[in-house]
Amino acid sequence: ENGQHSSSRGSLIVFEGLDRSGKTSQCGKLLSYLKGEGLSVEAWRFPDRSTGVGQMISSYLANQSNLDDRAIHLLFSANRWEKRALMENKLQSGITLIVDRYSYSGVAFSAAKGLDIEWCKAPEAGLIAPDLVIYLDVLPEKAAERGGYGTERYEQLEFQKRVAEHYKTLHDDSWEVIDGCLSMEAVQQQLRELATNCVKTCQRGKPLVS
Ligand code: DGP
Ligand code: NA
Ligand code: NA
Repeated sequence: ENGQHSSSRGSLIVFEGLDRSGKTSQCGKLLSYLKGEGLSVEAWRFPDRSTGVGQMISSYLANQSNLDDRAIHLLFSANRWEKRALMENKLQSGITLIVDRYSYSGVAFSAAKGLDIEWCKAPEAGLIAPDLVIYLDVLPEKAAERGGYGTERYEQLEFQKRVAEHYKTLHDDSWEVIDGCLSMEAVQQQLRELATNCVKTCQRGKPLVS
């Protein structure tokens, strides 16, 4: 701690939601907005398919490989762990990260397969805690209607319904639930306000926690 304001840290802002909930578009818009406000900000996403672990995950999601449910769970978690040090460095150097999916996806998607939820949470302990989690709330049926799902493994209505049920049990104080059925602009307006407040709170010295 050197007491300098210039050392203020960036914020970890996480987006969560079902597939086709609109997260990716909203993340992109929020990134442009915050950059336009002069903020140091980067967009990340998990799974990060660019790493060796990420390529195994990508192949699994494309149904090109099969893996035991617990093995793939641990790979998704490892994919977050392999980026942890870089994440911490970026945040400590004042860069805000907007992250499309994080540990909550890890727990909700694996629990939807029937794995014990506490078992699912365990490997996530020690990752950096988000300052703000934005959950884009869209009914599974509505998400499915949005131009339809792709062909990836989890993009099926019955599975997404179970994911939604598990997400509901994961809400904590860092969560803001946004109605993802509002217009693109109305959602974005709320996100800008939430993100701006979050960034200010972190700049004022809110500690980074794991
Ligand atoms: P996306 O690239 O955001 O479309 O994510 C790919 C799919 O993988 C999507 O259906 C959500 C799912 N997913 C994301 N993170 C995790 C995770 O940590 N564990 C599991 N089991 N699924 C995940
Ligand atoms: Na997807
Ligand atoms: Na992702």
